[in-house]
Amino acid sequence: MRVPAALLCACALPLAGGCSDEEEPGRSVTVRTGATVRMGADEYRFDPGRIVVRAGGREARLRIVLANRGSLAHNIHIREGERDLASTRSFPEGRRRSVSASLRPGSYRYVCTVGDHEELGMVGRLEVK
Ligand SMILES: [Cu+2]
Repeated sequence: MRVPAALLCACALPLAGGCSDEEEPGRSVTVRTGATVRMGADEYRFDPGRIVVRAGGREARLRIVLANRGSLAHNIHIREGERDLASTRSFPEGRRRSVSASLRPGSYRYVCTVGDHEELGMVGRLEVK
């Protein structure tokens, strides 16, 4: 399994600039099907905030390991429209949980469903190509 640590670190320092702008907040990573994406959650965002899975037009397998680096409980729900495809329960600071999904080519979102966290910015985009 390929763990794209180098990719994930490429834009890890927002203060360094160059990787983010107002219209596309947060980092974007591109991975292949079967990859594990290491993601962080804090108040109130996911990092990375966008994932592109290159699957050659076929169904993709993706695993996300979410580390709660904040001070509140968070979770992650992968959604197609309003439908939950995969999720974790809410879990506390300092912990991590993983979620796996099989996804057809298309556009998805991931959100945190705790309180109003989604409205506050805990939403990301996931594209399978
Ligand atoms: Cu949250």
